[in-house]
Amino acid sequence: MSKKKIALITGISGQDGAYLAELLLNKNYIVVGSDRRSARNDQWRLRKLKIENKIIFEELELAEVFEAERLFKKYNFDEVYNLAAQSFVKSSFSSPINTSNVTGLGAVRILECIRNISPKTKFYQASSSEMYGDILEKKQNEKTPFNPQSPYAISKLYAHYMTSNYRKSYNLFAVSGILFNHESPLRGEEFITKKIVKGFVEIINNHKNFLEVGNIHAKRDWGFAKEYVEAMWLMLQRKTPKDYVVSTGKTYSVKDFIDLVVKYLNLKTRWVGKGINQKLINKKNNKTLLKISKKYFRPAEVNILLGDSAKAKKELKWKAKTNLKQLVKIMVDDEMIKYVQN
Ligand code: NAP
Ligand code: G4F
Repeated sequence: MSKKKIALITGISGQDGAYLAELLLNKNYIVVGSDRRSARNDQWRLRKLKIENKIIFEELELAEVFEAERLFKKYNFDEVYNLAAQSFVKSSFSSPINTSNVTGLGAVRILECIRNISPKTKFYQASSSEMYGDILEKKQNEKTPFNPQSPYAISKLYAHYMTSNYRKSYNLFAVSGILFNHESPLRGEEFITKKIVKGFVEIINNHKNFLEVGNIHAKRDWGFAKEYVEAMWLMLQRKTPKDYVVSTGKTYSVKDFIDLVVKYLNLKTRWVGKGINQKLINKKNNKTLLKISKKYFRPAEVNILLGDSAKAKKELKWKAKTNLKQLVKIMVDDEMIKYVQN
C-alpha cells in the first residue's frame, strides 16, 4: 500500500484553503491546515464543507519569524500550499507594512524552511492577477509584464519573484499560480461579488434597504473557486516546476455582475444618474436599491483584468467550466438558503 501524502495548507480558514482541503482529502492526503487562531477565525467554511474534523490544525502566524520552522521539523510535507495572506486589496492601502510582512515576506519564511529543512517538499505560491495592475497587454498570460497598483499587488509580486528565484537558485520545486479572481459561497463578505449577492438577498428579504458600493465600472475575470484549487494541485503534480495563469478568459464589470444578480432574483430595475450619483432603482416602487459611495473607491484602481490560461489548458489540461451566470446562481442560491431555513 502506498504511503499517504501529507500536505500543509497555510490559510486553511480562507475560501481557497477550504476548497483545497476538500480536494486533497478526497485524494486521500493527510491535510495539515495552519491558521493564526485569531478571534474571528471560527472555521465556518470547513464546517460548511463538513471537513473540519478531518484536518490537523496547527498555529502559524506568517508574520512571525520562527513559527514555520517548528512545523517543518514536526512534519515531512510532500506539498505546501501557501494561501495565507492579507488578501483584501483595499486594506493593503491602510496597512501596507503588515501586508508586506504577511503577504510578501510570509512566503519567504516558508521558502527558507523548505530550503533549509525539507528541500524535496513541493511549494505552491498563491500569486495574483492583481500583479498585472494597470495592464500592459490586453490579455494577460505568463509572459505579460507586471505593473502592480497596490501594496497588496506589490507584496504578491515580491513573493512571486522570490518563489522563482528559489526555484532557480536552489533547484526547489517551487511554483506560482497566477490566479484571476475566483468566487464562491465561501468568499469573504468584504469582496464585491459576495457583498452584492448578500446585499441583494438581504434586500429582497427585507433585512436591508439599499446597498452601497464603489467603482462599478471595474472589470474582472471571475471564475468559480472550487475549480481553481484543482489547478493548484495539478501544478504540483507536473514533472517540471512552472508558473501558470488560471482564468476564464472573459471579463465583466461590477455593474454587469449586479445586473446578473438582480435579474436572477427577478427584480425589475433601472439605472439612473451618472458617476458618483449613479443609482439602481426598483421599478416596482421607485426605491433606491444601490448607491455609489466614495468610501469604497481605492487610491489606485485596477480597471480591467482578462486572463489567457492557454498554457494551463495545454499542459495541465485545466480549463474553467463555470460561467459568470452559473456562478451567480451558485452564490445566490446558497445565500437564499439562510432565509428558507429560518
Ligand atoms: P482569504 O479567504 O482571504 O484567505 C486568506 C487566509 O490567510 C485566511 O485563512 C486568513 O486567516 C489567512 N491569514 C491572513 N493573515 C494571516 C497571517 N498574518 N498569518 C497567517 N494567516 C493569515 O483568501 P482566498 O480568497 O482564499 O485566497 C487564497 C490566497 O490566494 C490568498 O493568498 C490570496 O491573496 C490569493 N489569491 C486569491 C484570489 C481570489 O480571487 N480569491 C486570486 C488570486 C490570488 P484569518 O481567517 O485568520 O483571516
Ligand atoms: O472583490 P474585490 O475586492 O477584489 P480585487 O480587488 O479584484 O481582489 C481580489 O482578486 C485578486 C485577484 O485579481 C486577489 F488577488 C485578491 O486577493 C482578491 O481576492 O474588488 C473587485 C473590484 C475592484 O475593482 C473594486 O474597486 O470591485 C470594485 N468594487 C466596487 N465597489 C468594490 C466595491 N470592491 C469591494 N470589495 N467593495 C465594494 O464596495
